[in-house]
Amino acid sequence: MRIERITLRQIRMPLVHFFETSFGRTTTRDIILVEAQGEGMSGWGEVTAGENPFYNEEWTAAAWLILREYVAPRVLGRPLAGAHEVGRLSEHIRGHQMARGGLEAAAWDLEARREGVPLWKKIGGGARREIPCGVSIGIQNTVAELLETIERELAAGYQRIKIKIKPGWDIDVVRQVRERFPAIKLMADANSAYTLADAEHLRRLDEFYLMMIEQPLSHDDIIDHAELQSKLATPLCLDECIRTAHHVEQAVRLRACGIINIKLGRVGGFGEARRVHGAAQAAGIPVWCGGMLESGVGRAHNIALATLPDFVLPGDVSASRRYWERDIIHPPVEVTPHGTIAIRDTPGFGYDLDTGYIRHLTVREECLG
Ligand code: OSB
Ligand code: MG
Repeated sequence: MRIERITLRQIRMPLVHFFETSFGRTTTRDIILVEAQGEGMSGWGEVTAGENPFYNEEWTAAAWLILREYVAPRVLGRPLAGAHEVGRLSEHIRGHQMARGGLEAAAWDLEARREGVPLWKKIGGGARREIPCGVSIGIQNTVAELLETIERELAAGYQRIKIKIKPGWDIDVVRQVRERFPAIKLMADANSAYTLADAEHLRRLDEFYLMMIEQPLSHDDIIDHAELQSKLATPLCLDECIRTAHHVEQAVRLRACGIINIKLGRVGGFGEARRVHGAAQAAGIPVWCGGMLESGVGRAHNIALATLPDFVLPGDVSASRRYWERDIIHPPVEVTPHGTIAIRDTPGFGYDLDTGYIRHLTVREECLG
């Protein structure tokens, strides 16, 4: 296989509803789509970086530069034994996993389409025909709005509810959600809004029997999470901290968490995602697939990823309509009344691209190679 041309497109898509985390509010996404062409076919990937370097150090504008200046030149025109080689070609770059992962995922999609097989099969997935789905609900203006949103998502069938927390929007909010919904699968994600000094405060969450608390402490601190975990009954789940399989091994050694959220972009693509998955599975740690407010392209990749065997918990991958008035893939991602996404057997990531609509949304485009 050879990638002869790479097209970067930045598309701008307004969210149906703002999404607020402890690090800020997002109303419009600026997403880089990566089209990798070879032998007359195209594969597509999505860079999952945010618009600002607040979730991690990556952001859309920087990802564009890294892809153009460092990643694409290493991959273009080079004979490849397969998509599995693409990730290795940019491993010398420190960080920037999301930028690198966008091209890596496009290469996997291209290879799957060339062979006429679904992407989930290509990456060694297929452990389930339906992906269990949860929703991630951002910080709202009022608790009443949050309760109303939860009610609606449960009615739609979603299997678990994740709410975002931060200092000032935590214990009291979780208490009210629990009082209203005593039996649901519930969890909270802090996106690094606390420090170890808040351990006693966070311990108050134990009484609400949450499935897990996601990334309460610093984005890069596994050691502090281990200390916090020793003080809590509720399992911790690491998101931001886990970028490599080695991080999983370190977290396991330190007993820093009971659960891991795997995000395709955060770990740099399918190659490392599979290694992260393998390390978690070997340690008996269940995983689930996180989300980054993806367009249909990233969403479709997430669905394929979540068919690997250890993805036993409901993830943050949900229906297109929760994010977009109109998605860039066809059909849009839909969720069954029992809160699952059915996987598709179409070659590649399994959905058609709405190229006309992508053109309409494009604010920047560059052809490489
Ligand atoms: O921490 O999981 C996170 C969105 C943006 C940045 C970080 C996170 C999230 C989500 C949303 O929780 C998941 C989704 O619905 O795509
Ligand atoms: Mg998270």
